[in-house]
Amino acid sequence: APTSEELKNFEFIQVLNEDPRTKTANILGKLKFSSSEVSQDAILLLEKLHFGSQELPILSKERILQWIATDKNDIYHWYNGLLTKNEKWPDFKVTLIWPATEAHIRKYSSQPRYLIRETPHIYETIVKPYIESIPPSRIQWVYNILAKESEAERILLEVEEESTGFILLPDMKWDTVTLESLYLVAIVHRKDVRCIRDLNDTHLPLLKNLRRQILQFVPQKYPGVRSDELRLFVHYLPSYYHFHVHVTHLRNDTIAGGIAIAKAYLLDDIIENLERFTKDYYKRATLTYVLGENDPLFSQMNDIGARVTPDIL
Ligand code: M7G
Repeated sequence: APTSEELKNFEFIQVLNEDPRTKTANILGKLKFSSSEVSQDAILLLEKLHFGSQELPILSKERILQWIATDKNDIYHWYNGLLTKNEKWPDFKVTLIWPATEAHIRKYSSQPRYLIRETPHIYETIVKPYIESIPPSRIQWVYNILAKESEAERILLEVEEESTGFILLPDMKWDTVTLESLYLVAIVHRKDVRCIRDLNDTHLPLLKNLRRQILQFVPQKYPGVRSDELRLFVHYLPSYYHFHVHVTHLRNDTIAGGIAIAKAYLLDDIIENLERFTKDYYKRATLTYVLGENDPLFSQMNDIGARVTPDIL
């Protein structure tokens, strides 16, 4: 990974997106590492971190370096504050994407969003060919995890089984400390399920195994977290077409957590739909989701009139 010194060479180009509610910002720039010849596009995903529970009791004694009084009214007094430097309690978390592709820049840029109704026909004729055209390199990070070539020391649980096995590890969005924002991802070993549309009743053992193992394991690993505080869900459309399940704490319910409806499909509902209703549920369902204007699928969806209007349905 690039060193602190190398990161200082990050040359700002523009802000792609920022959100005061989640205290996050996505910044585009150029970065050149010692090993690289030319500077390439780089994205910094920045997030200001939460005050840790150990830090709160000692806030005024140890953590706050300076109080800056800004105003007062009656019994109300306002300050801004500066924190001490302390490696135990970092101020912010960053994901660096380098070199960043056009697809990354589009994904992390603020953009108008639209609701889409994807019928099975639209899936077969537009979405499936698109998924098949995505270069496998896009999910190299997934294969690195499965082959234990990356993030091996972060693996929390592995079930080594061909058809129902998976690896559970912290999602890159999690600071790995704050339990209320717990965010894990379970990546299945098998490579033949790209997304929810590929699921049928033959995948029930896989889905149920994921559910049971995760709900058993996580409360043991993180005492204080209950199984009924965990949200297990799948994204549609996902960004990465290799089947994986998102595991988040109930209190991690910000928009940045990706739990919004028309994006997140509960694992329990998926299991029930396949088991109780019909084994080809996800072949036959029309799925509603949010699509950003920058998404490679957007213009085709727009052209065929897949955007939600009062009269489709
Ligand atoms: P998704 O639904 O395909 O895409 O989920 P999304 O990013 O639109 O939600 C992929 C999940 O994997 C997301 O929650 C990402 O934060 C997470 N993720 C992505 N990458 C590239 C990595 C990675 O390299 N390591 C880990 N641990 N998680 C990642």
